[in-house]
Amino acid sequence: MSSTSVSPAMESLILQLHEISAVKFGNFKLKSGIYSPIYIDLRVIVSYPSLLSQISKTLISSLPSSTSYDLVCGVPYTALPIATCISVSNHVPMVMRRKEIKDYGTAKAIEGHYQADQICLIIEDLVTSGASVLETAAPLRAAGLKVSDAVVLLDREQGGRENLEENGIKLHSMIKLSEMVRILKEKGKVGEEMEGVVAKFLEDNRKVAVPKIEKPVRVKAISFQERVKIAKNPMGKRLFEVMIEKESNLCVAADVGTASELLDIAEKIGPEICLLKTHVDILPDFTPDFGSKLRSIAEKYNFLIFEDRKFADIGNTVTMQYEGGIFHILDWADIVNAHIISGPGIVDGLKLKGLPQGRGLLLLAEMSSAGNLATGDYTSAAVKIAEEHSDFVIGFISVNPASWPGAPGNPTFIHATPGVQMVKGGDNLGQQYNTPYSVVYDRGSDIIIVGRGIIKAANPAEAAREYRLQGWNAYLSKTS
Ligand code: 5BU
Repeated sequence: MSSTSVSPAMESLILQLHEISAVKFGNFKLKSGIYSPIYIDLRVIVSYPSLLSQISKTLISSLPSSTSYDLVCGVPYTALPIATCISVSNHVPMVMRRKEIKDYGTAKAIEGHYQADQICLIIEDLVTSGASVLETAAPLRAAGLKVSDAVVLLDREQGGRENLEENGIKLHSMIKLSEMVRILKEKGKVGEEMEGVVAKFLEDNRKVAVPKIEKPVRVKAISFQERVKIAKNPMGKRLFEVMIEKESNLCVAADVGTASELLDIAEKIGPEICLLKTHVDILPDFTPDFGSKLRSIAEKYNFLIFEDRKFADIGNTVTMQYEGGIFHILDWADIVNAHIISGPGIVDGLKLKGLPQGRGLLLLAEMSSAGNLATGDYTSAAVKIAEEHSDFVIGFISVNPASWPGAPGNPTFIHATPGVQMVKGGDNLGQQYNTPYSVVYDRGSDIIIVGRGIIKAANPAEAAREYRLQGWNAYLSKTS
Protein backbone atom coordinates (compact mmCIF):
# COMPACT_ATOMS: atom_id res chain seq x y z
CA MET A 1 0.00 0.00 0.00
CA SER A 2 1.02 3.55 -0.56
CA SER A 3 2.83 5.30 2.24
CA THR A 4 2.31 8.79 0.87
CA SER A 5 1.44 11.21 3.65
CA VAL A 6 -2.04 12.65 3.65
CA SER A 7 -2.82 16.12 5.01
CA PRO A 8 -4.80 16.49 8.27
CA ALA A 9 -7.58 18.17 6.26
CA MET A 10 -7.77 15.18 3.99
CA GLU A 11 -7.77 12.81 6.95
CA SER A 12 -10.66 14.66 8.50
CA LEU A 13 -12.53 14.53 5.20
CA ILE A 14 -12.03 10.78 4.92
CA LEU A 15 -13.25 10.26 8.47
CA GLN A 16 -16.31 12.38 7.82
CA LEU A 17 -17.10 10.38 4.66
CA HIS A 18 -16.86 7.20 6.69
CA GLU A 19 -19.02 8.73 9.42
CA ILE A 20 -21.88 9.44 6.99
CA SER A 21 -21.56 5.95 5.40
CA ALA A 22 -20.32 7.31 2.09
CA VAL A 23 -17.66 4.59 2.39
CA LYS A 24 -18.96 1.08 2.96
CA PHE A 25 -17.31 -2.31 3.22
CA GLY A 26 -18.96 -5.55 1.97
CA ASN A 27 -19.47 -7.04 -1.51
CA PHE A 28 -20.75 -4.62 -4.14
CA LYS A 29 -21.25 -4.80 -7.91
CA LEU A 30 -19.71 -1.79 -9.63
CA LYS A 31 -20.82 -0.05 -12.84
CA SER A 32 -17.95 -1.79 -14.63
CA GLY A 33 -19.45 -5.18 -13.67
CA ILE A 34 -16.81 -6.25 -11.17
CA TYR A 35 -17.47 -6.99 -7.48
CA SER A 36 -15.72 -4.86 -4.93
CA PRO A 37 -15.24 -5.21 -1.12
CA ILE A 38 -15.51 -1.43 -0.79
CA TYR A 39 -18.21 0.85 -2.08
CA ILE A 40 -18.15 4.59 -2.14
CA ASP A 41 -21.51 6.31 -2.38
CA LEU A 42 -20.97 10.03 -2.49
CA ARG A 43 -24.58 10.86 -3.38
CA VAL A 44 -25.27 11.36 0.33
CA ILE A 45 -22.97 14.37 0.54
CA VAL A 46 -25.82 16.65 -0.58
CA SER A 47 -27.24 16.16 2.93
CA TYR A 48 -24.06 17.61 4.50
CA PRO A 49 -23.54 21.11 3.11
CA SER A 50 -20.37 21.92 5.01
CA LEU A 51 -18.78 18.64 3.89
CA LEU A 52 -19.89 19.31 0.31
CA SER A 53 -18.34 22.75 0.47
CA GLN A 54 -15.14 21.34 1.97
CA ILE A 55 -14.89 18.69 -0.80
CA SER A 56 -15.45 21.30 -3.52
CA LYS A 57 -12.76 23.59 -2.11
CA THR A 58 -10.24 20.79 -1.64
CA LEU A 59 -10.95 19.44 -5.13
CA ILE A 60 -10.25 22.70 -6.88
CA SER A 61 -7.21 23.49 -4.76
CA SER A 62 -5.73 20.06 -5.51
CA LEU A 63 -5.36 21.04 -9.18
CA PRO A 64 -1.90 22.07 -10.38
CA SER A 65 -1.84 25.84 -10.87
CA SER A 66 -1.02 25.30 -14.56
CA THR A 67 -4.47 23.80 -15.20
CA SER A 68 -6.57 26.33 -17.06
CA TYR A 69 -10.30 26.14 -17.79
CA ASP A 70 -13.16 28.42 -18.82
CA LEU A 71 -16.02 26.17 -17.72
CA VAL A 72 -16.72 23.28 -15.39
CA CYS A 73 -18.96 20.31 -16.05
CA GLY A 74 -19.93 17.75 -13.42
CA VAL A 75 -20.44 14.13 -14.47
CA PRO A 76 -24.13 13.47 -13.79
CA TYR A 77 -25.52 12.98 -11.22
CA THR A 78 -23.32 12.71 -8.13
CA ALA A 79 -20.77 15.29 -9.22
CA LEU A 80 -23.39 17.89 -10.24
CA PRO A 81 -23.68 19.47 -6.76
CA ILE A 82 -19.88 19.44 -6.40
CA ALA A 83 -19.50 21.16 -9.79
CA THR A 84 -22.19 23.68 -8.83
CA CYS A 85 -20.34 24.58 -5.62
CA ILE A 86 -17.08 24.95 -7.53
CA SER A 87 -18.80 27.10 -10.15
CA VAL A 88 -20.43 29.38 -7.58
CA SER A 89 -17.50 29.83 -5.24
CA ASN A 90 -14.91 30.27 -8.00
CA HIS A 91 -17.12 32.30 -10.37
CA VAL A 92 -16.55 29.84 -13.19
CA PRO A 93 -19.54 29.18 -15.47
CA MET A 94 -20.85 25.65 -15.54
CA VAL A 95 -22.39 23.55 -18.30
CA MET A 96 -24.45 20.41 -17.77
CA ARG A 97 -24.40 17.27 -19.81
CA ARG A 98 -27.76 15.61 -20.26
CA LYS A 99 -27.80 11.92 -19.49
CA GLU A 100 -30.99 11.53 -21.51
CA ILE A 101 -31.77 13.76 -24.46
CA LYS A 102 -35.38 14.90 -24.20
CA ASP A 103 -37.79 14.07 -27.00
CA TYR A 104 -39.56 17.41 -26.94
CA GLY A 105 -38.54 21.06 -27.10
CA THR A 106 -34.84 21.45 -27.59
CA ALA A 107 -32.87 18.22 -27.83
CA LYS A 108 -29.54 19.41 -26.55
CA ALA A 109 -26.85 17.18 -25.13
CA ILE A 110 -25.19 20.11 -23.31
CA GLU A 111 -27.11 22.74 -21.35
CA GLY A 112 -25.76 26.20 -20.66
CA HIS A 113 -24.04 28.84 -22.73
CA TYR A 114 -20.60 28.18 -24.10
CA GLN A 115 -18.46 28.85 -27.12
CA ALA A 116 -16.52 26.41 -29.25
CA ASP A 117 -12.85 26.13 -28.24
CA GLN A 118 -13.53 27.00 -24.58
CA ILE A 119 -11.76 24.68 -22.17
CA CYS A 120 -14.02 22.60 -19.96
CA LEU A 121 -12.81 20.96 -16.75
CA ILE A 122 -14.66 17.77 -15.86
CA ILE A 123 -15.57 17.23 -12.20
CA GLU A 124 -16.22 13.71 -10.99
CA ASP A 125 -16.74 12.05 -7.62
CA LEU A 126 -14.85 8.85 -8.24
CA VAL A 127 -13.17 7.10 -11.12
CA THR A 128 -12.92 3.36 -11.68
CA SER A 129 -12.40 2.70 -15.40
CA GLY A 130 -12.90 6.32 -16.45
CA ALA A 131 -15.98 5.41 -18.52
CA SER A 132 -18.26 8.02 -16.91
CA VAL A 133 -15.74 10.80 -17.50
CA LEU A 134 -15.42 9.71 -21.14
CA GLU A 135 -19.21 9.61 -21.54
CA THR A 136 -19.29 13.25 -20.45
CA ALA A 137 -16.20 14.27 -22.44
CA ALA A 138 -17.63 12.92 -25.72
CA PRO A 139 -20.65 15.28 -26.09
CA LEU A 140 -18.60 18.21 -24.73
CA ARG A 141 -16.02 17.60 -27.40
CA ALA A 142 -18.69 17.07 -30.04
CA ALA A 143 -20.00 20.53 -29.12
CA GLY A 144 -16.56 21.98 -29.90
CA LEU A 145 -15.31 22.33 -26.31
CA LYS A 146 -11.80 21.32 -25.32
CA VAL A 147 -11.47 18.71 -22.59
CA SER A 148 -8.02 17.96 -21.29
CA ASP A 149 -8.35 17.62 -17.50
CA ALA A 150 -10.67 15.89 -15.06
CA VAL A 151 -10.57 16.33 -11.32
CA VAL A 152 -11.90 13.60 -9.10
CA LEU A 153 -12.38 13.13 -5.40
CA LEU A 154 -11.36 9.52 -5.35
CA ASP A 155 -9.29 7.40 -7.72
CA ARG A 156 -10.08 3.72 -7.31
CA GLU A 157 -6.72 3.00 -9.02
CA GLN A 158 -8.26 0.53 -11.43
CA GLY A 159 -7.02 1.83 -14.76
CA GLY A 160 -9.13 5.00 -14.95
CA ARG A 161 -6.06 7.22 -15.01
CA GLU A 162 -4.55 5.26 -17.91
CA ASN A 163 -7.83 4.96 -19.85
CA LEU A 164 -8.36 8.69 -19.60
CA GLU A 165 -4.77 9.45 -20.52
CA GLU A 166 -5.27 7.40 -23.70
CA ASN A 167 -8.18 9.69 -24.51
CA GLY A 168 -6.22 12.87 -23.94
CA ILE A 169 -7.57 13.60 -20.43
CA LYS A 170 -5.29 14.09 -17.45
CA LEU A 171 -6.76 12.83 -14.21
CA HIS A 172 -6.17 14.78 -10.99
CA SER A 173 -7.35 12.95 -7.91
CA MET A 174 -7.68 14.23 -4.36
CA ILE A 175 -7.09 10.84 -2.86
CA LYS A 176 -6.43 7.28 -3.94
CA LEU A 177 -8.51 4.38 -2.68
CA SER A 178 -5.52 2.64 -1.08
CA GLU A 179 -4.66 5.83 0.84
CA MET A 180 -8.22 6.14 2.03
CA VAL A 181 -8.30 2.58 3.34
CA ARG A 182 -4.92 3.05 5.02
CA ILE A 183 -6.19 6.11 6.89
CA LEU A 184 -9.37 4.32 7.95
CA LYS A 185 -7.28 1.42 9.23
CA GLU A 186 -4.90 3.77 11.08
CA LYS A 187 -7.87 5.48 12.70
CA GLY A 188 -9.34 2.13 13.70
CA LYS A 189 -12.34 2.29 11.36
CA VAL A 190 -11.53 -0.93 9.47
CA GLY A 191 -9.76 -4.06 10.63
CA GLU A 192 -6.53 -5.43 9.28
CA GLU A 193 -8.37 -8.27 7.57
CA MET A 194 -10.57 -5.92 5.51
CA GLU A 195 -7.58 -3.82 4.62
CA GLY A 196 -5.97 -6.98 3.24
CA VAL A 197 -9.11 -7.91 1.27
CA VAL A 198 -9.22 -4.46 -0.30
CA ALA A 199 -5.49 -4.56 -1.08
CA LYS A 200 -5.91 -7.95 -2.78
CA PHE A 201 -8.93 -6.68 -4.70
CA LEU A 202 -6.94 -3.71 -5.96
CA GLU A 203 -4.04 -5.96 -6.88
CA ASP A 204 -6.36 -8.27 -8.87
CA ASN A 205 -8.20 -5.44 -10.59
CA ARG A 206 -5.48 -3.06 -11.60
CA LYS A 207 -6.96 -2.48 -15.02
CA VAL A 208 -10.68 -2.32 -15.66
CA ALA A 209 -11.47 -1.93 -19.34
CA VAL A 210 -13.71 0.93 -20.37
CA PRO A 211 -17.12 -0.55 -21.17
CA LYS A 212 -18.56 0.46 -24.52
CA ILE A 213 -19.85 3.99 -24.20
CA GLU A 214 -23.60 4.13 -24.60
CA LYS A 215 -24.63 7.03 -26.76
CA PRO A 216 -27.54 9.03 -25.37
CA VAL A 217 -30.81 8.09 -27.00
CA ARG A 218 -31.18 10.35 -30.00
CA VAL A 219 -34.43 12.08 -30.76
CA LYS A 220 -35.98 11.27 -34.10
CA ALA A 221 -35.53 14.20 -36.48
CA ILE A 222 -38.57 15.73 -38.21
CA SER A 223 -38.97 14.53 -41.79
CA PHE A 224 -38.81 16.82 -44.83
CA GLN A 225 -42.46 15.83 -45.50
CA GLU A 226 -43.44 17.45 -42.22
CA ARG A 227 -41.18 20.44 -42.66
CA VAL A 228 -42.41 21.28 -46.17
CA LYS A 229 -45.87 21.84 -44.68
CA ILE A 230 -44.62 24.59 -42.41
CA ALA A 231 -42.01 26.25 -44.63
CA LYS A 232 -42.85 29.94 -45.02
CA ASN A 233 -40.90 30.90 -48.14
CA PRO A 234 -42.03 29.33 -51.46
CA MET A 235 -38.40 28.64 -52.46
CA GLY A 236 -37.74 26.89 -49.14
CA LYS A 237 -40.88 24.83 -49.74
CA ARG A 238 -39.73 24.01 -53.26
CA LEU A 239 -36.33 22.88 -51.98
CA PHE A 240 -37.96 20.48 -49.51
CA GLU A 241 -40.16 19.16 -52.32
CA VAL A 242 -37.20 18.59 -54.63
CA MET A 243 -35.33 16.76 -51.87
CA ILE A 244 -38.32 14.49 -51.26
CA GLU A 245 -39.00 13.88 -54.97
CA LYS A 246 -35.38 13.09 -55.82
CA GLU A 247 -34.43 11.47 -52.51
CA SER A 248 -31.45 13.78 -52.57
CA ASN A 249 -29.97 16.13 -50.00
CA LEU A 250 -26.90 16.64 -52.15
CA CYS A 251 -25.74 20.05 -53.33
CA VAL A 252 -22.79 20.04 -55.69
CA ALA A 253 -20.37 22.97 -55.60
CA ALA A 254 -19.58 23.26 -59.31
CA ASP A 255 -16.26 25.05 -58.91
CA VAL A 256 -14.98 24.26 -62.39
CA GLY A 257 -12.77 26.36 -64.66
CA THR A 258 -15.27 27.57 -67.26
CA ALA A 259 -18.98 28.15 -67.84
CA SER A 260 -19.08 25.45 -70.50
CA GLU A 261 -17.53 22.95 -68.11
CA LEU A 262 -20.10 23.97 -65.52
CA LEU A 263 -23.01 23.36 -67.89
CA ASP A 264 -21.44 20.07 -68.86
CA ILE A 265 -21.08 18.88 -65.27
CA ALA A 266 -24.63 20.06 -64.47
CA GLU A 267 -25.91 17.70 -67.19
CA LYS A 268 -23.91 14.82 -65.77
CA ILE A 269 -24.81 15.16 -62.12
CA GLY A 270 -28.26 16.73 -62.58
CA PRO A 271 -30.19 13.54 -61.75
CA GLU A 272 -28.47 13.18 -58.37
CA ILE A 273 -28.73 16.67 -56.87
CA CYS A 274 -31.31 18.87 -55.21
CA LEU A 275 -29.16 21.96 -55.55
CA LEU A 276 -26.31 23.17 -57.76
CA LYS A 277 -24.02 25.72 -56.19
CA THR A 278 -22.15 28.19 -58.37
CA HIS A 279 -19.45 30.81 -58.01
CA VAL A 280 -20.30 32.72 -61.14
CA ASP A 281 -17.42 35.16 -60.71
CA ILE A 282 -14.85 32.41 -61.36
CA LEU A 283 -16.09 31.71 -64.90
CA PRO A 284 -13.89 33.45 -67.53
CA ASP A 285 -16.31 32.64 -70.38
CA PHE A 286 -19.47 33.91 -68.65
CA THR A 287 -22.00 35.25 -71.15
CA PRO A 288 -25.43 36.80 -70.50
CA ASP A 289 -27.17 33.61 -71.63
CA PHE A 290 -25.37 31.52 -68.96
CA GLY A 291 -28.28 31.88 -66.55
CA SER A 292 -30.94 30.75 -69.01
CA LYS A 293 -28.82 27.80 -70.16
CA LEU A 294 -28.28 26.66 -66.58
CA ARG A 295 -31.95 27.15 -65.75
CA SER A 296 -33.03 24.90 -68.60
CA ILE A 297 -30.74 22.12 -67.30
CA ALA A 298 -32.11 22.72 -63.79
CA GLU A 299 -35.67 22.35 -65.09
CA LYS A 300 -34.79 19.22 -67.02
CA TYR A 301 -33.35 17.49 -63.94
CA ASN A 302 -35.46 19.21 -61.28
CA PHE A 303 -32.82 20.92 -59.17
CA LEU A 304 -32.47 24.46 -57.81
CA ILE A 305 -29.62 26.91 -58.38
CA PHE A 306 -27.69 28.43 -55.50
CA GLU A 307 -25.22 31.22 -56.28
CA ASP A 308 -22.72 31.25 -53.41
CA ARG A 309 -22.25 35.02 -53.71
CA LYS A 310 -21.82 35.64 -49.98
CA PHE A 311 -23.16 39.19 -50.07
CA ALA A 312 -21.69 41.22 -47.22
CA ASP A 313 -22.36 44.91 -47.86
CA ILE A 314 -24.98 47.37 -46.65
CA GLY A 315 -28.57 46.88 -47.78
CA ASN A 316 -28.52 49.50 -50.54
CA THR A 317 -25.34 48.16 -52.17
CA VAL A 318 -26.43 44.54 -52.17
CA THR A 319 -29.67 45.38 -54.00
CA MET A 320 -27.48 46.55 -56.90
CA GLN A 321 -25.03 43.66 -56.63
CA TYR A 322 -27.90 41.18 -56.62
CA GLU A 323 -29.77 42.58 -59.55
CA GLY A 324 -27.23 44.31 -61.72
CA GLY A 325 -23.61 44.18 -62.79
CA ILE A 326 -22.51 41.63 -65.34
CA PHE A 327 -24.04 38.60 -63.73
CA HIS A 328 -27.68 39.57 -63.04
CA ILE A 329 -27.75 36.96 -60.29
CA LEU A 330 -31.35 37.74 -59.39
CA ASP A 331 -32.49 36.60 -62.86
CA TRP A 332 -31.26 33.04 -62.60
CA ALA A 333 -30.27 32.07 -59.04
CA ASP A 334 -33.10 30.57 -56.98
CA ILE A 335 -31.09 30.97 -53.80
CA VAL A 336 -28.24 33.23 -52.71
CA ASN A 337 -26.45 33.62 -49.42
CA ALA A 338 -25.26 36.50 -47.26
CA HIS A 339 -22.99 37.25 -44.34
CA ILE A 340 -24.65 39.09 -41.47
CA ILE A 341 -21.54 41.12 -40.64
CA SER A 342 -23.24 44.30 -41.87
CA GLY A 343 -26.38 43.74 -39.78
CA PRO A 344 -29.99 42.92 -40.69
CA GLY A 345 -30.15 45.68 -43.34
CA ILE A 346 -28.47 43.29 -45.78
CA VAL A 347 -31.45 40.96 -45.51
CA ASP A 348 -33.87 43.84 -46.04
CA GLY A 349 -31.94 44.85 -49.17
CA LEU A 350 -31.84 41.38 -50.69
CA LYS A 351 -35.45 40.72 -49.72
CA LEU A 352 -36.58 43.87 -51.50
CA LYS A 353 -35.38 42.40 -54.79
CA GLY A 354 -35.61 38.66 -54.13
CA LEU A 355 -38.96 38.17 -52.43
CA PRO A 356 -41.13 39.51 -55.30
CA GLN A 357 -39.32 37.09 -57.62
CA GLY A 358 -39.93 34.13 -55.29
CA ARG A 359 -36.27 33.75 -54.36
CA GLY A 360 -34.79 32.52 -51.07
CA LEU A 361 -31.82 33.44 -48.89
CA LEU A 362 -29.41 31.38 -46.80
CA LEU A 363 -27.56 33.17 -43.99
CA LEU A 364 -23.99 32.25 -43.18
CA ALA A 365 -24.31 31.18 -39.56
CA GLU A 366 -21.08 29.16 -39.57
CA MET A 367 -18.26 28.46 -42.00
CA SER A 368 -16.25 25.34 -42.67
CA SER A 369 -12.78 26.87 -42.78
CA ALA A 370 -10.31 26.63 -39.88
CA GLY A 371 -10.17 29.63 -37.59
CA ASN A 372 -13.25 31.34 -39.02
CA LEU A 373 -15.02 33.84 -36.79
CA ALA A 374 -18.61 32.78 -37.43
CA THR A 375 -19.10 31.10 -34.05
CA GLY A 376 -20.95 31.55 -30.76
CA ASP A 377 -22.77 34.88 -30.55
CA TYR A 378 -22.29 35.50 -34.27
CA THR A 379 -24.10 32.25 -35.08
CA SER A 380 -26.87 33.14 -32.60
CA ALA A 381 -27.22 36.57 -34.23
CA ALA A 382 -27.70 34.89 -37.62
CA VAL A 383 -30.48 32.75 -36.14
CA LYS A 384 -32.18 35.81 -34.68
CA ILE A 385 -32.06 37.69 -38.00
CA ALA A 386 -33.40 34.61 -39.81
CA GLU A 387 -36.34 34.39 -37.38
CA GLU A 388 -37.13 38.05 -37.99
CA HIS A 389 -37.10 37.52 -41.78
CA SER A 390 -38.48 34.02 -42.07
CA ASP A 391 -40.56 35.06 -45.11
CA PHE A 392 -37.35 35.35 -47.13
CA VAL A 393 -34.63 33.49 -45.22
CA ILE A 394 -34.93 29.77 -45.95
CA GLY A 395 -32.09 28.61 -43.74
CA PHE A 396 -28.40 28.65 -43.02
CA ILE A 397 -24.96 27.69 -44.08
CA SER A 398 -24.14 25.67 -40.99
CA VAL A 399 -21.42 23.34 -39.85
CA ASN A 400 -22.67 21.88 -36.58
CA PRO A 401 -26.24 23.08 -36.02
CA ALA A 402 -26.82 20.28 -33.48
CA SER A 403 -24.46 22.17 -31.15
CA TRP A 404 -26.27 25.51 -31.36
CA PRO A 405 -28.12 26.80 -28.32
CA GLY A 406 -31.75 25.73 -28.70
CA ALA A 407 -30.90 23.01 -31.25
CA PRO A 408 -32.49 21.57 -33.33
CA GLY A 409 -34.19 24.95 -33.65
CA ASN A 410 -36.91 26.09 -36.02
CA PRO A 411 -37.65 23.19 -38.42
CA THR A 412 -38.71 25.52 -41.24
CA PHE A 413 -35.07 26.49 -41.72
CA ILE A 414 -32.86 24.34 -43.92
CA HIS A 415 -29.23 23.74 -42.97
CA ALA A 416 -26.70 23.32 -45.77
CA THR A 417 -23.14 22.34 -44.89
CA PRO A 418 -19.98 22.74 -46.97
CA GLY A 419 -16.74 20.94 -46.18
CA VAL A 420 -17.90 17.41 -47.01
CA GLN A 421 -15.88 14.53 -48.33
CA MET A 422 -15.95 10.77 -47.88
CA VAL A 423 -13.16 10.96 -45.32
CA LYS A 424 -12.57 13.52 -42.61
CA GLY A 425 -9.63 15.85 -43.32
CA GLY A 426 -8.92 19.12 -45.05
CA ASP A 427 -7.04 20.88 -47.81
CA ASN A 428 -3.89 22.96 -47.37
CA LEU A 429 -5.79 26.27 -47.38
CA GLY A 430 -7.90 25.78 -44.30
CA GLN A 431 -10.88 23.84 -45.63
CA GLN A 432 -12.08 21.22 -43.13
CA TYR A 433 -13.99 18.13 -44.20
CA ASN A 434 -16.48 15.93 -42.41
CA THR A 435 -18.24 12.88 -43.80
CA PRO A 436 -21.83 12.95 -45.15
CA TYR A 437 -22.98 10.79 -42.24
CA SER A 438 -21.40 12.93 -39.54
CA VAL A 439 -22.69 16.14 -41.14
CA VAL A 440 -26.29 14.94 -41.44
CA TYR A 441 -26.64 12.50 -38.56
CA ASP A 442 -24.29 13.78 -35.86
CA ARG A 443 -24.19 17.48 -36.68
CA GLY A 444 -27.86 17.85 -37.55
CA SER A 445 -27.53 19.37 -41.02
CA ASP A 446 -29.93 18.74 -43.92
CA ILE A 447 -27.94 19.27 -47.10
CA ILE A 448 -24.37 18.24 -47.83
CA ILE A 449 -22.43 20.58 -50.12
CA VAL A 450 -19.72 18.70 -51.98
CA GLY A 451 -17.26 20.28 -54.40
CA ARG A 452 -13.92 18.65 -55.13
CA GLY A 453 -15.08 15.28 -53.76
CA ILE A 454 -17.30 15.08 -56.86
CA ILE A 455 -15.95 17.39 -59.54
CA LYS A 456 -12.40 16.08 -59.23
CA ALA A 457 -13.54 12.44 -59.15
CA ALA A 458 -12.69 10.25 -62.14
CA ASN A 459 -16.41 9.81 -62.73
CA PRO A 460 -18.34 12.76 -61.24
CA ALA A 461 -21.76 11.27 -62.00
CA GLU A 462 -20.89 8.08 -60.14
CA ALA A 463 -19.33 10.02 -57.26
CA ALA A 464 -22.43 12.23 -57.05
CA ARG A 465 -24.61 9.14 -56.83
CA GLU A 466 -22.46 7.76 -54.03
CA TYR A 467 -22.61 11.04 -52.07
CA ARG A 468 -26.36 11.27 -52.64
CA LEU A 469 -26.88 7.79 -51.22
CA GLN A 470 -24.65 8.48 -48.22
CA GLY A 471 -26.34 11.79 -47.48
CA TRP A 472 -29.84 10.43 -47.96
CA ASN A 473 -29.22 7.32 -45.86
CA ALA A 474 -27.93 9.50 -43.02
CA TYR A 475 -31.14 11.56 -43.30
CA LEU A 476 -33.26 8.38 -43.26
CA SER A 477 -31.39 7.08 -40.20
CA LYS A 478 -32.05 10.20 -38.20
CA THR A 479 -35.73 10.37 -39.13
CA SER A 480 -36.52 6.68 -38.56
P1 5BU B 1 -14.96 21.70 -51.63
O1 5BU B 1 -14.26 21.44 -52.91
O2 5BU B 1 -15.95 20.58 -51.27
O3 5BU B 1 -14.04 22.04 -50.51
O4 5BU B 1 -15.87 22.99 -51.94
C1 5BU B 1 -16.63 23.64 -50.97
C2 5BU B 1 -17.46 24.72 -51.58
O5 5BU B 1 -18.27 25.32 -50.58
C3 5BU B 1 -16.67 25.85 -52.19
O6 5BU B 1 -17.41 26.32 -53.29
C4 5BU B 1 -16.61 26.91 -51.13
O7 5BU B 1 -16.55 28.21 -51.66
C5 5BU B 1 -17.93 26.70 -50.43
N1 5BU B 1 -17.92 27.03 -49.01
C6 5BU B 1 -17.09 26.41 -48.11
O8 5BU B 1 -16.31 25.55 -48.45
N2 5BU B 1 -17.15 26.76 -46.79
C7 5BU B 1 -17.99 27.70 -46.34
O9 5BU B 1 -18.04 27.96 -45.14
C8 5BU B 1 -18.86 28.31 -47.30
C9 5BU B 1 -18.81 27.96 -48.60
BR1 5BU B 1 -20.05 29.54 -46.74
